[in-house]
Amino acid sequence: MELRHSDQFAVAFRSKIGYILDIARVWPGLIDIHNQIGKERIMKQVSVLVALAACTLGSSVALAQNPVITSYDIADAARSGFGGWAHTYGGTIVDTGSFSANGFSFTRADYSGGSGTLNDGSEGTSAGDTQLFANNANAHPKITLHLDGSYAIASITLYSFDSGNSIPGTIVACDVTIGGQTQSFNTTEPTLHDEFIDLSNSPLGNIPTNTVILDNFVWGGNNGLNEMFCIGEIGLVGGSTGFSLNVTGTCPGTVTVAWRNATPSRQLAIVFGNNQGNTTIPTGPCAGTQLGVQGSVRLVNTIGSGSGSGSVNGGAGTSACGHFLQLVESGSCDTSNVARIP
Ligand SMILES: [Ca+2]
Repeated sequence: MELRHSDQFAVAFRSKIGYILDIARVWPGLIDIHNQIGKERIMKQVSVLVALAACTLGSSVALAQNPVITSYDIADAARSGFGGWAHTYGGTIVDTGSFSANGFSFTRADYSGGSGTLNDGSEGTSAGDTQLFANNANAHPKITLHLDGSYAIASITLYSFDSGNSIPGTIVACDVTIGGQTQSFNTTEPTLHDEFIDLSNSPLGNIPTNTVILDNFVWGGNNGLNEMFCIGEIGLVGGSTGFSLNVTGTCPGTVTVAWRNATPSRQLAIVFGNNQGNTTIPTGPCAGTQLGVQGSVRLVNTIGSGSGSGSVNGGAGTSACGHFLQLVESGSCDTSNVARIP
């Protein structure tokens, strides 16, 4: 056994008899492996599979995908023609009054149930295919995006065309609402006139959703047209709400096993494998599911998931270096990604 337990592991493991009994009940197969490691350093693959068959393992690794905006609604849109700009919208349009912004008149309207310029796949090339919004006391644009499924949202990009017009690229902040939670984000502009909103380090980025709401747009241009902004296309990048594992540190030496998005107050099994690959559970409650490791698959230890995120340190011996760990959650049987030991 080259992947040793740290004192921290050992203390946690010995802390409660009930805890150990629970682990033995939840993870009988892995505990068998665990106990055998002290007696024999090399597990035979077949006995590993037999042992795994008795335990409650499963597999559920969320992969990042990019959401598709299937339709969108806009409250307080300015009808096409405002300022001489043009956009399309294929849904229901209800006019709600006539106003002006920076001296340009517009018809305010609520759009619902359709698609158009903001999701037609083109960033736009001019004022002729880009939506101009009025944004003042008479119009508070609110855009609701409907997605083709449930996603975590890693980022949002508000694209506009790149010509010399001064209106594209003047949105410096806006509010994003996901799952009933609202947060204001400052934008960055990594590509010309395209406003990038990074949700990856925000709590909003961990909420699966099929709806994203944008409003409270803040103007930050230098053209004096502080009551308008434009968007030619909206792009979303999907993130992951999945149960994730990150292994850092030095090997041989101390490695840190960190997890995110586990179910709180569950037991997590740290499973070792020589290689990435598939180890199929042949029988038991999770029969047919796969671990992402293979070769000398064994239980390293069990730990509490805490609030759902956390980390522990462990000692890694030379022969563990470059091999792999995966976490398995009790109850849900969810598995994390497979992480390489440094
Ligand atoms: Ca477009």
